[in-house]
Amino acid sequence: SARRPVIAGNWKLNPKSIAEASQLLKLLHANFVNHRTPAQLDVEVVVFPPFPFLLEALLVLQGSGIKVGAQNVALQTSGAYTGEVSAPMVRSIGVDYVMLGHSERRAIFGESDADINKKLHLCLAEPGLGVILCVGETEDEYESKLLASVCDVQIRKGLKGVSISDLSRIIIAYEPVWAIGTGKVATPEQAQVAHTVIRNTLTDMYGYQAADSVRIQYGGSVNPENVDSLMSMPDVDGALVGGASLTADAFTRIVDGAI
Ligand code: G2H
Repeated sequence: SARRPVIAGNWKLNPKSIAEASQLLKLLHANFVNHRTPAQLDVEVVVFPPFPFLLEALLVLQGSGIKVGAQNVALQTSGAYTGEVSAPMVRSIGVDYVMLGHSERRAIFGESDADINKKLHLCLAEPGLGVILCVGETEDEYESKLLASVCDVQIRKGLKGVSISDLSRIIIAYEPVWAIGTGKVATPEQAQVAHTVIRNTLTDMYGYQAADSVRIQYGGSVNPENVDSLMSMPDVDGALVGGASLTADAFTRIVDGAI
């Protein structure tokens, strides 16, 4: 397809210090600058460090072609909301993407589809800001054959009110909760089935042409060994990588494997 592959690194609550973050960023920069840039590879590459490391990431990754994203934003844009970080704030420092709806946000921090949808609209209000919207079923839901209905509902509620023109700013990440950080990766065929479900929902909402251009990433225990077979599936357009994005060489090999 004409969809440009997109590989994203979700650092989660890692690493522990700016020193370690800076080291990882410098190694990534070296790998991409001295090797081949993502533009040459025709793969879009984004890393999502914790908030305190975003500026450092933007500085160190200059010239590497690697973009920088934020893992979350507040439900508000400004005001008396102690401890929060807003979409306009992250956009103002040059962040290109925000990740929303990760299963850890949903399960541990109680984010609802309505919350995620509200945050998504706040991101879309910032010109140039893109969003990775994560969806996926739990192990119980998978075993109860609820994959299709869970993903369908999360997509419909998450994208509520999003116009067809803004759809091009959104990447979907399918992350089966049972495959996250467990080493239990979905088979390429399982990923393809889920991605087809998601694209069918998008087709129902936006029509074939718009849905066909949306990139759908797979996430959950992606590593340099399994990325190639996952990416060989027609509807797998990239990967959202957790654990393996914390090692520069592993992440670089995943990008190489996505070509
Ligand atoms: C799923 C994924 C990245 P990991 O959460 O979002 O993490 O690759 O460690 O399973």
